[in-house]
Amino acid sequence: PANDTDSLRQTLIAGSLQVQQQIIPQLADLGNEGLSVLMEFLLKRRDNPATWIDGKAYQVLYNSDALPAKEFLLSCFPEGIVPLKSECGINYNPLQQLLAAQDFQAADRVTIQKMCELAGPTAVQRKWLYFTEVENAPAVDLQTINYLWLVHSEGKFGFSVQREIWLSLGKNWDSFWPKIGWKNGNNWTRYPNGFTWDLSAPRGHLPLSNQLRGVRVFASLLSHPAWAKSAT
Ligand code: UYC
Repeated sequence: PANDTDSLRQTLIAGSLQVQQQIIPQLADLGNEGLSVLMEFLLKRRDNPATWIDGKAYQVLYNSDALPAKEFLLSCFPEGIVPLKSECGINYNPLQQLLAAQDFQAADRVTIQKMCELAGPTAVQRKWLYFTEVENAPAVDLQTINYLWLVHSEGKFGFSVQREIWLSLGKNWDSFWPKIGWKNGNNWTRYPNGFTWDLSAPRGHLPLSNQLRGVRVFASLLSHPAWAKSAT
């Protein structure tokens, strides 16, 4: 019904974040008419940095079977809504696709893989990182990975979210682990099935960073100059 679509359209354009968040799934339920409102919304906002609201709208189109949505994304946002900047030629499109599909578990694996690629071929073979490799990782690439997580998680997941929580707890790891759902009492959360692979997880729950070899790598990541300015 055109009337519904039109009033939702107005509300989407003018509403608060919270209202927009509620409107987007309603538009998704309205078929092609609703989808075209979401397309218009994304186009109008494309000159500004993407926020997680853009992420929501994009994800509806990305996960839709409708042909107009597919054609729109192919011509206007072939690589998603986050610029996939890399200083060392790494392709972040696989990560963007998994996050757009809200497959957080696979996205987490790819994130670990990409972090190793950043460090170079020996780290790719080793499948884990030394803290010195994290210290030397280019800020641009870390920001791209982080921005992808933020935009596709309602701002809930990402290294900068973890850093913000960690700093707010005075860098106290014992308070930090339970806060992000990685430890419950004396028990580490079990990989992979103990973790929560959707948006019902606590803030900062993802992406994971294996603590088997100690906290040093994660500390370097959360202290990286990439986050010094408000890169959130
Ligand atoms: N795992 O427990 N983890 C693995 C986490 C720990 C362990 C991978 C996170 C505690 C073993 C990821 C937590 C621990 C393996 C994570 C966690 C432990 C493994 C896959 C909560 C035992 C497989 C990627 C802090 C008490 C063998 C990877 C191995 C894998 C993540 C055990 C992403 C956040 C201290 C035995 N765990 N990990 O790195 O050698 O292999 O990795 O952190």
